[in-house]
Amino acid sequence: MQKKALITGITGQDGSHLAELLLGHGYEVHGLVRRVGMEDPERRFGRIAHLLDRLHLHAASLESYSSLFHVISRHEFDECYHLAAQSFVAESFSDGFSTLNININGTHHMLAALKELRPNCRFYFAGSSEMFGKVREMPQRETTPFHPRSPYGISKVAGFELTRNYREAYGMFCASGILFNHEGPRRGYEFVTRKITSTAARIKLGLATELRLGNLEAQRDWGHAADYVQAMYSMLQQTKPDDFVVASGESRTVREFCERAFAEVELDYRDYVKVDERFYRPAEVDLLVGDASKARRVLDWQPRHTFAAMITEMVQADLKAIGASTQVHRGQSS
Ligand code: NDP
Ligand code: GDR
Repeated sequence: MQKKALITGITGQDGSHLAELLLGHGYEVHGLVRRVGMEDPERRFGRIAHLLDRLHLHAASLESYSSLFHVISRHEFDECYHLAAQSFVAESFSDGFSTLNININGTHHMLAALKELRPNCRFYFAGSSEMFGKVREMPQRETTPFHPRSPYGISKVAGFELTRNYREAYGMFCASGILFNHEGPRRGYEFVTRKITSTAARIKLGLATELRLGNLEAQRDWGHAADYVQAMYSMLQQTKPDDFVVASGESRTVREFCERAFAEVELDYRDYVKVDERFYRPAEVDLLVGDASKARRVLDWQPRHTFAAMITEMVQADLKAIGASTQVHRGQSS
């Protein structure tokens, strides 16, 4: 029997990688998208453009229980990966209300609709290292207490607790990944890694002259999104539901990321990077580094990408994409 999976947030970085992975495993893959996405699919479905003819997309709103209920009632899903969220930490300080609404109520609506209609469907919640926030121990593992430092982090703690509660109260197969930062050429441009690689490429091609950033000393544990969706999938193939930290175990500063990305285009980041107070956060998460030994042991999870290779991949992809679009513009104007 072909398995059916539902992915919320399928248009995002992780959703696109996970859709590829599940299609590769022979799943019938369904995705929940915003209505507005249907109006301009070429632009809004960019990350899944190459998969569109193999996906089943449904317009629904995370804010609306009835729209989710409607989609879930029409298909016998075996697995549900709930990835949709307002995922940008900085934005959660500007508009905490909508971040809490989407990330908490959206998760609750999904869990409640599954409990009602598909109690045997396995559920994955996209938890985050931001839940550790002001970290209580080094490195962070599944048992490390949470101390979130942003409305985003708070919303993810609530989603994590809701997921655990549905598991304990109703015996549903509900698992959470506590994923540390993961990146790649499909990362959104606002996140610091892509902001750095895309701007370094623009500077190299003569299209920008500087890169304005906030806190260069923040330390993150950066991995590759293609490796991290493997862990999500494995979590739902276990005999019992559980929560897992997924991380590389290595911590680097934003400064080091800049140094390496600019070196990739043979430039010195110190000549271009300017610190700009506007990109500082009201409360920062200074240092994250995860201990993924449980995921390695139980899920047999192994990341394949190194930090250095990921930066090379991102910078080269940005050079190629920006170079190609410049060619198109030049062609149009000549
Ligand atoms: P992205 O920001 O790339 O994707 C977010 C997805 O959520 C998009 O498909 C977006 O749809 C959808 N979405 C956002 N707001 C809404 C809304 N109001 N209603 C419906 N859909 C919405 O995130 P990632 O792929 O990087 O992350 C996936 C999940 O994992 C998120 O929950 C994130 O918080 C979490 N996470 C990510 C980590 C990372 O380092 N990437 C680490 C730990 C957790 P649209 O295309 O229409 O905007
Ligand atoms: P993060 O990712 O907040 O860790 O959340 P982001 O790339 O936005 O920030 C990482 C660190 O870089 C510092 N920083 C800047 N960040 C941005 N975006 N822009 C800047 O100009 C800048 N300058 C310095 C930040 O202060 C921070 O310390 C990501 C998201 O994917 C979440 O959804 C996910 O849960 C966590 O990773 C794990």
